[in-house]
Amino acid sequence: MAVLDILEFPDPRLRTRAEPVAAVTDATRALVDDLFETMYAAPGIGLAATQVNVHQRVLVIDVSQDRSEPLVFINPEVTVLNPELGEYDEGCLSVPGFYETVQRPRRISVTALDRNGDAFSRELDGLLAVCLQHEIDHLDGKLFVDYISPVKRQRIRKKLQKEQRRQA
Ligand code: GNR
Ligand code: NI
Repeated sequence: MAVLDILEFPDPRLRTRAEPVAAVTDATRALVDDLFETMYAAPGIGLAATQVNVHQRVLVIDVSQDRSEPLVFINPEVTVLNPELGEYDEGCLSVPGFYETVQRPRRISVTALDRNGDAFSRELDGLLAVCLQHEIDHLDGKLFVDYISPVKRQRIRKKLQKEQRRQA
């Protein structure tokens, strides 16, 4: 297991569209374990493989208070159950320190593979629905800052680039 480095906006590698996992293998499970270790260390409530520069459709989530409900989604597919949108102040480990309000469908259903490669479906709402949609966006090369005004996005880009130069 390993804590991996998380790519930060505006790194162009975050714009990569991840490829479906052809077969869930021990290597996939090793990636899942590293994603959990990296997410819990950060700490965050979700992490997509894209954020650690692995471009496979794998993501992990744990929105529980006591960090005891790890969820794995491989090749996730979402269906919107109800077009009603909800608002949430979203943050992202790849956009550290910034929070902006994003609107997304409130109720979704997801079909995915688990860590054994078995298919499952479940209906989601609340923070779990927000987080899953945020993580699937990462797999599609999308970030929450894509939903805000270009002026705000540019301000965040400049501040993060300055911080990244300071750290380099
Ligand atoms: O830790 C995270 N918190 C969060 C808060 C509101 C909406 C989405 C998130 S996901 C984020 C971790 C992350 O960047 N996952 O990609
Ligand atoms: Ni994120």
